Amino acid sequence: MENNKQKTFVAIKPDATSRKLIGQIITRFENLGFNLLGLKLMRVSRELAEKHYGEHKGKPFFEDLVAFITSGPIVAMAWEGQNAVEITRKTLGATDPAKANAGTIRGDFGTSIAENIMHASDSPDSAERELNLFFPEGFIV
Ligand code: 3AN
Repeated sequence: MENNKQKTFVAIKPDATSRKLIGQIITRFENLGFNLLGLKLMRVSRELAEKHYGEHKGKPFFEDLVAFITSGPIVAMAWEGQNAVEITRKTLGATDPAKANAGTIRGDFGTSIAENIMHASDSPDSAERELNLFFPEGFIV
């Protein structure tokens, strides 16, 4: 039997928490059959945002990105499942909601590339880095 169990880091961004989309988004992940390992409602500090988005430092949208992710509560989550990294990215859809297919989370709920509902790790290595950043205490406290 195939075994490619992966962990991935997912965040519901401030636009989606303020629009009360948390429940609908979590339902999609539960429907995939993934296991929820960790979940917390939190505010992102500027320091954490700069670490998380380090690869975008210097890009024209970096300041707006940091300002947005620190602007309100996010829901940080750790999910585990077969091929979880790739399947999660597919479930979110393209970064730009205007290009995301209908049926994806960004395609269904998003309108703006800057405020695009969710973040998800783009590789198993990113997932490990981001899970350590957002869950330094581990998953079960
Ligand atoms: P993804 O979130 O799909 O991995 P990245 O890593 O390319 O996309 O970009 C990280 C975040 O930066 C995106 N979620 C989006 O909010 C923001 N972003 C990316 N490209 C742009 C852009 N051209 N203009 C404004 N914001 C952007």
